[in-house]
Amino acid sequence: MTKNQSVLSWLEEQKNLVQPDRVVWIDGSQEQLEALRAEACETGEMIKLNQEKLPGCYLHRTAVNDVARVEHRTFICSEKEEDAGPTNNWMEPAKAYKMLYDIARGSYRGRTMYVIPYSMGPVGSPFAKYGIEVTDSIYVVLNMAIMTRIGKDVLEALGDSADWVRGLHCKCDIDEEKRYICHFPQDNTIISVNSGYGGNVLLGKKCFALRIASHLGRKEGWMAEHMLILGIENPQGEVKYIAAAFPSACGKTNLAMLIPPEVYRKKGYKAWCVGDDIAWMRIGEDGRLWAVNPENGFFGVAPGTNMKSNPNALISTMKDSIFTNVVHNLDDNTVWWEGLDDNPPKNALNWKGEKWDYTDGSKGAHPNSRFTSPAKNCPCISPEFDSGKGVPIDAIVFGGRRAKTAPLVYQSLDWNHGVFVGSIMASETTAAATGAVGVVRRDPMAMLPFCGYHMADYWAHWLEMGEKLGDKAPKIFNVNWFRLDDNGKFIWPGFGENLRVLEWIINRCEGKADAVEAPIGYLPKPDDINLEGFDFSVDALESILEVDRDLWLQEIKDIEEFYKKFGNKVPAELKKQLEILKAKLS
Ligand code: GTP
Ligand code: SPV
Ligand code: MN
Repeated sequence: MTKNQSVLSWLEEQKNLVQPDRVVWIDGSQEQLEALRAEACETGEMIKLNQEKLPGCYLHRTAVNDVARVEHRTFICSEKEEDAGPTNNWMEPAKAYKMLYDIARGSYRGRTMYVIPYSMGPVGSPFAKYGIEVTDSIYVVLNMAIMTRIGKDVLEALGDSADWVRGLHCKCDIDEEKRYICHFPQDNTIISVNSGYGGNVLLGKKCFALRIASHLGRKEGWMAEHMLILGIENPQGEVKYIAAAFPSACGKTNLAMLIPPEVYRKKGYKAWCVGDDIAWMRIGEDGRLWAVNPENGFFGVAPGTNMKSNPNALISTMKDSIFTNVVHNLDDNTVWWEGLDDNPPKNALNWKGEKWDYTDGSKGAHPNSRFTSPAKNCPCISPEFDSGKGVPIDAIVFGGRRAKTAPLVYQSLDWNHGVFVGSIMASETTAAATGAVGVVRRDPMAMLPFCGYHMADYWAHWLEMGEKLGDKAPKIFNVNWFRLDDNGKFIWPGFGENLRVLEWIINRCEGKADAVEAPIGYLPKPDDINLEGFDFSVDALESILEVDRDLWLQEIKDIEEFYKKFGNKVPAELKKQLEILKAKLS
C-alpha cells in the first residue's frame, strides 16, 4: 500500500520480531472491516448484537485482569531519567527495548499482523499527525477504525515522510506481570504488550495524542491536552468555544455533549460537541489559541449514561458501536449497564460473561466499561468537527472531583495564575485506572498520567504559551461539580445544569458578569449564576461557592509537598503564586 521506505523497513523489523503467519494492511474499506467483524464473531472475540435494535453494534469482553489503564506499568523511556520527571515511571531506553523485544519475540506466531495507518486530526489538516499501529487484535483494528481516521488516505498524505509515530501492540498472553506500556519520545515510538484494554492498546489515544504529542508540542510550540472542546451558541447565533480538562471519569464526555436546560433551549441556546477527551491547540494566524479534536470517535464510560444524563452519548452508541465489559441481555441480545435505566435484565451475563443475578447486589457492568462510537453519530456534533483549522478557544476550564475544598467555579486572575490553578488541581481517583478509587491525588491539568515529559517543564511550556498569546490568551477557570453534603450526596445536580456555570464563564470572558475577588481568584456571587427555571436554592448555591479557609490552608501544605517533588525545576512564577495564595489565606 505504500512505497515509504521508513514505513517498509520498520514493518520488516517488526515482522522479524513478532513472526506473524500473515500480514494484513488495513485499507479503511467497509468490506475489509466487515470481514474482520465476521471473523471476530467466529472466534468469539466479539458478539454481534441485535441488529434491529443496535445496527452495526458488537460486544467485547476483556480479560478479567485487564479492565483499565495501568499507570504503574506505563513508562516514559526518555534518554535521561530527568526528562521523564518525578511523576512518570522511567526506564532506560536500551533496557526497555530489550525487555519488550524479549516479550514480543515470536508472539504473533499463528496470528495475523494487522497494519493500521491512522491519522490523529483530519487528514491533511495543519494539525494532523500520522501513525502506524501494528497489532494482533481485531478488536484493536475495529476500535481504531472508529476512534481515528484510518487507511489508504493516511498513507497518501504521509507520502515518503519519516515523520510518523511507530506503534507496536502485542496481546501476548494478557499476563499482568508482563504488561508494559512504553513510550520512546526521542524515537516517536510506542510499545504495548500483554494488554487488550482500550487506553493501553488504542495507541492513537493516550499514548500518541497525549504522551508523545505533549512532548512534540513542547518542541514545536503547541499544546496536547486531556480536554474536551465544546461550543456554546447563544440566541444571536454566536458560538463561544470552551476547552476543559477534567481527570478520567470526571465528566468530560458529559459536559462535551450537554443539553441546555429548557429555559435556555427556549431562548435559543445550543451546545455543540467538538471533542470529549483530547485537544490539540495551536496559536493561529490571528494570534488566538485554536483547537482540534484529534480523534474521530468517543471511548466513553458506559455506567451512568442514560437518556436523562447524556442522551447525546446514548444515541451515539445506538449504531456502529463496540461495547466493552457491559452486561449482555440474553433475552433480546442487547446491552445494559448500571444507570442505564431501572430495569436490569433478568436473563443476562455480567461483564465477565457469567450468569448474572441483579438481585444479589453485584455489579453487572464493570465500573470502567466503555462504548466506542463514531463522532458522526452524535446528534450535537459540531459543524466544525471535521474542520482542519480548528475552533478558537475563549475559555480554558480545569476541574476535578472534590467532596469539599474546591468551589463550584472560580476564575483565575490572569494566565499565569491560571497555570498555577491548573498545576494545583487535585481529584478523587476513579475506576478509569487500576488502583484505589476515591483517593484525592494531585493531578495537574488532568495530565498526571499523560504528560510525556517532566511535569515542571510542562508548566514552563504553559507559561511560555501564555507569553506568546499575550492579551489574546483564553481566560482560565476552575470548576467542581462534585461537592458533597453531609449525607454524602452531590449538592449540585450537574449535567445540563452545568450550562449555568458556563454562562457565567462566557460572560466573564466578555466582561459582562460580576465577581468578587477571593484569595483563590474571582468567585461569582450567588446572584451572578442564573437560577431561572431551576429548582435550586440560593442557600445551596452559597454553600458550594464557599471557600473554607482551614481546608485551603491544609491544601497549601499538600501543594507544598507536591511541588517539593519537582525541586528547583518548579517555575519561579508558580512558586511566587503559591506564596501569594498563602499570604492571602493567612
Ligand atoms: P474519561 O473518558 O475516562 O476521560 O472520562 P470523562 O471525563 O469523559 O467522564 P464522563 O463524562 O464519562 O463521566 C464519568 C462519570 O461522571 C459518569 O459516571 C457520569 O455520570 C459522572 N458525571 C459526569 N458529569 C457529571 C456531573 O455534572 N455531575 C455529577 N454528579 N456526575 C457527573
Ligand atoms: C481515560 O482514562 O482518561 C480515558 C479512557 O479516556 S482510556 O482510553 O482508557 O484512557
Ligand atoms: Mn480520558
